[in-house]
Amino acid sequence: TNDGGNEDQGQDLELPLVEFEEIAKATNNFSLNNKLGEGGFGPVYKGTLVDGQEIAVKRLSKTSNQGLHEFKNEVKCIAELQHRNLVRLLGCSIEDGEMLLIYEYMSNKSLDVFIFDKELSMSLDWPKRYNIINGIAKGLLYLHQDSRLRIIHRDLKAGNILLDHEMSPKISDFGLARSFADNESAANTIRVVGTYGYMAPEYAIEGLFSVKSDSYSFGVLVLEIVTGKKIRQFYNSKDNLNLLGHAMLGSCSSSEVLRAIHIGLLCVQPYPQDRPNMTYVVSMLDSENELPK
Ligand code: ACK
Repeated sequence: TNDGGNEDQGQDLELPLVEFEEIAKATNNFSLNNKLGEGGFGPVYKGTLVDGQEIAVKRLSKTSNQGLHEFKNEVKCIAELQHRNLVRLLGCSIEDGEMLLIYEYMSNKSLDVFIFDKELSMSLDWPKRYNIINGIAKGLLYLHQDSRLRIIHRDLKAGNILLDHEMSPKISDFGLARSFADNESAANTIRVVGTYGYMAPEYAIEGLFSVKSDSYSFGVLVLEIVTGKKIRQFYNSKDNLNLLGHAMLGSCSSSEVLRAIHIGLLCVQPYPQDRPNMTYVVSMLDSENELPK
C-alpha cells in the first residue's frame, strides 16, 4: 500500500495498473453494446466481464486535458475507497490513449431517475427513502472522515447517487472530489465545478469548499428525497426554502420524516458554521430520541 504522505492535487499519479491487469485484459472481451448515458467525463456503457459480472464502464474522451486531470483524480481517490455506500471501482485501463474506468454495475440506476419518475417514485416508500438518506449520510461521512482520504465530494446530487438491486444507495462520480490536508478545514478554488442548485452559497459565489459545502448539497438532496420536489430549483431563494420547509414540517406526522426534514433544513442554512457535519447528521439519523430544539 502507499501511504501517500502529503497530497499534492496537481501531481501526476501512478495508475494502479498492476492490480488491475487482469481486468484490463478482460475489458478486451466485454461488449460495449449499450450506452447508459453521458457522465461527467464522457459516455458510460454497460458491459460484462468474462466471468459474467456486469460492469459499468466510463470512457474518457481523448481530447480533453481537463478530463484527463479529473480522470486521474478520480482513479486516485476511488482506488482507495471501500464502503458499502460508495460505488466500487473494479479496475481501470489505458490503451492507445483511451482510458476506461470499470465500476460495479448498479442495476437501479440513479436516484434522480427514481425520485422524479411518476411510476418509479411510487415504489419508493418511506422506509426505503429513509434507508437511502441514511446510506448517503454514511458514505459521505466515510469520505469526510477516513483519515487517509478526507475527501470533499463537491458534486453531491441525485444524479450521482446510484441504487443497487436492493435499492441501497451508493455515491458515485468522484471526478470533482478533492482531498484536503489534516490541518485544513476549507479551501478555495477559482474553478468552481459542481451543480447549481446543490451548491452551497459560499462555494458558488467565492469558490470556498469544505465538508460544510458537502453538508449543504446533502441537505438539498435530503429535502428532494423526502418531498419528491426539485428543491435544487429553489436555489438562492432562502425564503422559498424556509416556507417550503415549514409547510413540510406542518404536514407530516411520522417522527422519522420530521427528523429527515429537520436535518435537511439544518444543512441548507446559508452560513457554513451553522450547518451540521456528517458525524452529527449520522448520529441524528440513528437516534431514537426526540429532535433537539
Ligand atoms: O441515471 P443513469 O441511468 O445512471 O444515467 C447515468 C449515466 O450512466 C451517466 O452517468 C449511469 N451510470 C453511471 N455509473 C453507473 C454504474 N456504476 N452502474 C449503472 N449505471 C451507471 C447513470
